[in-house]
Amino acid sequence: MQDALNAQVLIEGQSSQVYLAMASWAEIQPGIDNVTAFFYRHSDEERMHMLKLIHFINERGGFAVIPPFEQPNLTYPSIHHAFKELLKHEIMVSESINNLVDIALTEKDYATHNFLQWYVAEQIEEEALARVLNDKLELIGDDKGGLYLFDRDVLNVSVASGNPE
Ligand code: OFO
Repeated sequence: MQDALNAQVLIEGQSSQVYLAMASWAEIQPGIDNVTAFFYRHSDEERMHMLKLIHFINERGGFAVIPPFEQPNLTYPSIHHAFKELLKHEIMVSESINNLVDIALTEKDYATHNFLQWYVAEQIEEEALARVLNDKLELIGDDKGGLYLFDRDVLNVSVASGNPE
């Protein structure tokens, strides 16, 4: 179980890097300040998810191993490409969380199973939000007015379902 949780530390930390790179790319695109802020927030939240795992592993008598991260993708052909990648990434993370739940049940580790339920709920929200945003971008296509409104709408969108700390 500990190894699997440490593997998830890597995935959450890597997610934070992926969204940080999206944020930096978005920041140099004109007129999408709220999309930029969304990616920065999302990156911060993934780091919180990583920290929550680290604290859990250590508090349960294990040792959370801080892993090296890969360089994430740095640029995207369009905003929609970045959001498609975000959805793909979240689906991968959900699969990984589900796999952890399986391991917890197999090992009859009910404390970890309980701990993981927060992540299960979080992934449901994050995937749903990513789908909604991708659907909007699909409709908008290359329409600049639509992108302007999309950026305005993203202002109040948050992926956080609760305080992970
Ligand atoms: Fe860690 O919440 Fe999505 O990936």
